[in-house]
Amino acid sequence: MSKVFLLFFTISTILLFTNCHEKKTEFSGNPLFEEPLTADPAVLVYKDTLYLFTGSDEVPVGEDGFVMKKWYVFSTADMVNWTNHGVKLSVEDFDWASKNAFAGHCVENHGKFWWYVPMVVKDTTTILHEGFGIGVAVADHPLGPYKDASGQPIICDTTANSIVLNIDPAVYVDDDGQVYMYWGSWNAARYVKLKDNMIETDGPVETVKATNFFEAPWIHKKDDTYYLSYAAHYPSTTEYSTSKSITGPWEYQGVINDTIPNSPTNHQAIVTFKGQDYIFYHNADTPTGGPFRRSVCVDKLEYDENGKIVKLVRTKTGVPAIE
Ligand code: FUB
Repeated sequence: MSKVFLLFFTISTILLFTNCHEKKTEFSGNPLFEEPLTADPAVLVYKDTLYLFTGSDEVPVGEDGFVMKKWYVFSTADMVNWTNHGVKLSVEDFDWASKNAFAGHCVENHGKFWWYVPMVVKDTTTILHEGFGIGVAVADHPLGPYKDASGQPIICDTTANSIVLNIDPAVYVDDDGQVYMYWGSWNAARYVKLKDNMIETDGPVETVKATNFFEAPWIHKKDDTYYLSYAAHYPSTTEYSTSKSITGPWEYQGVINDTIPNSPTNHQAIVTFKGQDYIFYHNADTPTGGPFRRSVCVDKLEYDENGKIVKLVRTKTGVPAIE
């Protein structure tokens, strides 16, 4: 056997062996779904599963404006294989609401699942500004069935110290069991304590001061630091502030996600699942996507050694499968 042939044989064998043992990594891809259109992600981890709650844009291609009537739930155990559980809540489930199923947030408390959602109210006598109320539906499982828990909005235009556009609730159950609901839009943010029953406010609506805040608050905690992330400016980036207390004061930290091409809105949800940190957001990247035809994406979220969030580099591949 010539030396050249021997060398060729050895290299081929090594390559074959390497290829046979190459681990093919699967990725979620971004956006996660081409259909239905999904916007305004909110996430919840329950047992071994991550649940994704979204709104859905229904405006026909070529037309403008939000047409949003219902919310979907999706789930995954590995971040790559997703199940669409379908529509689990809609405007029609609330007798007091007429339209605009904007961004909601579902949390677990007392063994039940509380899905806070903003919609325009029917009772025009209570409409002083944009007419949105924030209500809540409850279920025994993240997949429902959900039913209106309060029969009326918890917050609306007539609530003292509420704002012009009462949307984008973000609810946080603190370590001592106290529940807080943040919300806000058009540069104004608010929070209020909720009673243990999850359907009534407990005390006054407080003003939140967070640099560059526009809308879409989201609270999460890492170690002993609270992170308040939000859409900033308009068209919106995602930016954040931190505090050692759930009620602030909030210290501005910087930009997490740049503006989104073809979507002036930017709406994030941050979660740790099976030891990995993720940020969900929406873009307009489906073939028929646009400012009012958005789709949810996910990427890994990184922190530096000081707990600062590393600015996101958005990907088209999304995130790899986990066990
Ligand atoms: O989807 C309707 C509204 O647009 C949401 O409530 C805001 O956060 C923005 O994404």
